[in-house]
Formats: sequence, structure tokens, C-alpha cells
Amino acid sequence: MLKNKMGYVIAGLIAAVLMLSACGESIDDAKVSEDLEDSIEQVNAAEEQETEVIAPHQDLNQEPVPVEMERDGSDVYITMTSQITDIEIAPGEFYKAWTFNGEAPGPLIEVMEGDTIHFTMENLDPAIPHSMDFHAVHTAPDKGFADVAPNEEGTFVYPATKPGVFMYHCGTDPILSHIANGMHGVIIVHPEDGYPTDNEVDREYVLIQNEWYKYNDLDDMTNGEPSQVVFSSKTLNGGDQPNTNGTATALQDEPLLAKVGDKVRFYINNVGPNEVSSFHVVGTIFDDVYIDGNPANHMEGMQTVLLPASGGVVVEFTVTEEGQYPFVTHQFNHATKGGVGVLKVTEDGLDDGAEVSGH
Ligand SMILES: [Cu+2]
Repeated sequence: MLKNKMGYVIAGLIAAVLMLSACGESIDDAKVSEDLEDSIEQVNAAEEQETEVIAPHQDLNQEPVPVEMERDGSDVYITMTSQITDIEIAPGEFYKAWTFNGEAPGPLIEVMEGDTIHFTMENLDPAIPHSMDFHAVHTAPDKGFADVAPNEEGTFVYPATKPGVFMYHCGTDPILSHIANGMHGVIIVHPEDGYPTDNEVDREYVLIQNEWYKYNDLDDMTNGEPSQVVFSSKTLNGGDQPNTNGTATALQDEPLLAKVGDKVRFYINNVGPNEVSSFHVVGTIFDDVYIDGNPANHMEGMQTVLLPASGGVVVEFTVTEEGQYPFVTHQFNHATKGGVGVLKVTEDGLDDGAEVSGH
């Protein structure tokens, strides 16, 4: 697009000069230099349109700040940042993301059903306001999810009364830009009484699906198709699961692991922002499914679960043979854009070093 625009401008300019010369008329130097200036301005404008990194973000790549979390009885004090950090969205391809704590998706938040969340956001972005919309809570959005100005902080308090695997995201206008630029993540509210299948589960992972679009291009985010559809994994409290960003191939390069005979649980959320996920694990059937991660929504024997944008689920399945089990969004146009990961199943549950083959 940019090349075309530049091409037109330059070709037009050359044509104008040639026409003037050919007619034998004296070239008005002032006029030509004015045209040239106009052309350069147009090219610069086109370049700005192409990158659309807002000026104060241009040289900013803020070091990820770890999330802070402290518990006092059922009061949980969580401090997060909004910040500008480069995120690898595909091998070697970096995106100057708008993030929570320098991760995209943001860090996994875990609380218990019945907790009160005291949430503080420090907005480290020098340029624009951000906010937090937790799908896990009840609050008046204009107060509980209010904007926090650049270089300011805001504190909000709300109860987490329903268990589930919930999305969180920035809710500042234009919301689509804030989410698609990276401000999304997952909060798990663990059920007070657990899941009925808790004692059957051998290992568990958190997976998130999200999309990437042309850089900070609201028109492409609104009307275009995602350039990448990706899975990431986030570390559950104290575990040794991988903690990745939404990088295409991340969970093929670093496969998840299980042992033959394991019952595996995935907590999954599709943070979108636009597309649904048709989540499927090749080579198995989900024994137990809890829609949105609520134990009351128990289903059995499912092949594929549909996750609306922002929707969550807990799925549990048993791996009966050694091998590589790809998990995909079964919308294969999205799977080919990165929406594939691999669960490697070995005799001892350790990585056997075998190369991961795509699906
Ligand atoms: Cu934001």
C-alpha cells in the first residue's frame, strides 16, 4: 500500500517535470520545489498511517513488571500495571503491544469464590488512559472499571462471587484497539467446593486464544481478518507450566507434557477480541466439560467446545497412548494462522526430545 502511494507520488512528480521540459517552457523552480515538498509530506503521512505507533510510544519498551498479589483472609490485594512492551507475536515478529504487566495476554490472576478483590492499576503509559474490566465481578462499570489517567493509579474493590474462567480486558475507548493491541487476560475464580472431578485430575494447564491484526489499525481490527490466531499458556499458581505470550507456534516450540493414562485438565479462555474458538484436542474426547468453568455447567463426552469471544471452559480428557496430541481451534483457517499447540504424551511424562510435528 505504502509502496504504491510512494510510487504514484514519485511517478506523478517525474511526469510533471518531463511535461514541463517537453513543452519547452521554463521550469518554475519555486513550483517544482513546492510540489516536491507536498510529495514528501504525503509520503511521510502515508508512513505514519502504516506504522501508527503513537508518538510517545515510539521508543518505549517497558520492562515487564511482575503482578503483585497479597491475601489477608478473603481480601485479596492485586496490583497490576498498564504498560507498553514489545511482544513477539510470531517468530521474529515484534508488536509494540499495549499490555498488562508487559505480557500479552496479561498475567494469570487466581482468586477463590467468595474473595473480595482490592484491585489497583498503575498506569505506566505516559500517553493514554487505560482501565480494567474483570468479567468475574459485579460492579457498576462506570465506577468499577473507570479509566486511569497516564502516570496515575486507581484502586477498585469488588466481590468475586461466581466461580469460573473469566476474561479480563482494558475497557477504555476505543475498546477494540485496547484489546486487540494486547490488553486482555484471564482471571480464574476457583470454586469454593472444587469440581466434582478434582481427585481424578493428574495435571492441569491454562490456555488462552487470541488474535493479532495489523499494528494498531482500528480499521483492520474492525473490518479485516486476523494476521495471527494464537494460543498461549500461563503458569498456574506455583506450578511449572510454561508462561508464554501469544506467539504463533509458542506451544509447538514448547509443547505441554503429560504421561500415558493421565487425566488432563485445561482451563481455557478465548479472549478474541473478535473470533470464536472451536476448541478441540486431536485424538481424544472430553470426558468432562464445565462451561465457563462453573461446576454447575457440567457436560460429558464432547469432541469440540465452542468458546464465544470472552468465553471460558474447563475441559478434562484422558490420554491413553504415547504420542503428540495437537490442540486446535477447529476453524482451520485460524489453525493455519497459528492456532495450534501440542500436548506431548510420554511413558514417564517427561519430554523425550522428539521433534514436534505440526498437524
Ligand atoms: Cu487500555
